[in-house]
Amino acid sequence: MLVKKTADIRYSEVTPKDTYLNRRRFLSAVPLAGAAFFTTRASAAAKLAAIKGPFSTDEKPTAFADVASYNNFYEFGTGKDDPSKSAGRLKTSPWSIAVEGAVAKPQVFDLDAVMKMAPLEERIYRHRCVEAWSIVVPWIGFPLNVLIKAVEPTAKAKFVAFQSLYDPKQMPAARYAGIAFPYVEGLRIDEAMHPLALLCFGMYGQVLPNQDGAPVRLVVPWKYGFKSIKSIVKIKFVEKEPPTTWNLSSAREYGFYSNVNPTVDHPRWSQASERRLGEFLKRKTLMFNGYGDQVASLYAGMDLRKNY
Ligand SMILES: Nc1nc2c(c(=O)[nH]1)N[C@H]1C(S)=C(S)[C@@H](COP(=O)(O)O)O[C@H]1N2
Ligand SMILES: [Mo]
Repeated sequence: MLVKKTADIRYSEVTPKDTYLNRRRFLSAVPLAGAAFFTTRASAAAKLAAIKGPFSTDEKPTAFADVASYNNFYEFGTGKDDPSKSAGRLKTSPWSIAVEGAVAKPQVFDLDAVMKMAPLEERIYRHRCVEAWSIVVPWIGFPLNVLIKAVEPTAKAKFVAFQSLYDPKQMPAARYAGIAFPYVEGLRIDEAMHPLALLCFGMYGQVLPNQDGAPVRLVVPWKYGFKSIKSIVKIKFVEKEPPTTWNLSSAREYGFYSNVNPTVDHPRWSQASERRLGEFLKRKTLMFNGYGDQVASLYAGMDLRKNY
């Protein structure tokens, strides 16, 4: 499939219909063995060109197949293999993000316009799920602060609230998930402005598979995975700490901050170690998921046992 330059790529060009048509065109020209290979969703996805961004770990990325088949995306079911089986039906184009609240320039952005705000970067980040599994992923995106600066937050913008798409028609399994939708998340404004916080459109050189949060998600690598909200449709700047889905569901287990912290156990299990997908032995979990040098100063003076 064609490799496009960053400036040329538009999410509307990579609709399921387009990839389907391209695949059909390709299939008619190749023998059957090749056809079987090209029917996997991975190889059907459009490529995204990206420059190398800062902060990458030199650890080996987890296999794409694991990252794209072992997921949490409760809108599509609670089983780890549910999203990869059923998120394919999600319509990711056209897509827009409403940015509103305490900003000088509220706006509804078309995703294509957002993707052109800055060069796409590839950043290999560790990602630690609260359920004690972890992955290393070459994400593609740019700092969330690019979008934030574009709308000019006012002095009242102390927090940023994020909301996922909730469309029961496309997400029939959601009503059995046991949590409220739409999925919501939040960051303090200084966390959201931190250069590590990524607005993410792709991974492994291609657009995000639907099950990983297409067409746009957050990646907040020093926090437990649930802070990295998927399929974002709204971003609102607010004065007070906004509600977050897992805190609403169980405040005792999930706090607002949710920084990766091996010394604060989840009430039902230890957070001291983690299992990297594809590996057998567990490894020690690092404070702030190993990003302490970059982010510890954000929490100077805070009791991280209370603010879990
Ligand atoms: N909208 C939405 N975003 C979500 C979730 C979800 O259920 N719905 N799950 C979260 C959790 S718990 C994790 S660990 C990560 C998983 O991202 P991945 O499946 O790409 O690894 O997505 C997060 N974002
Ligand atoms: Mo998670």
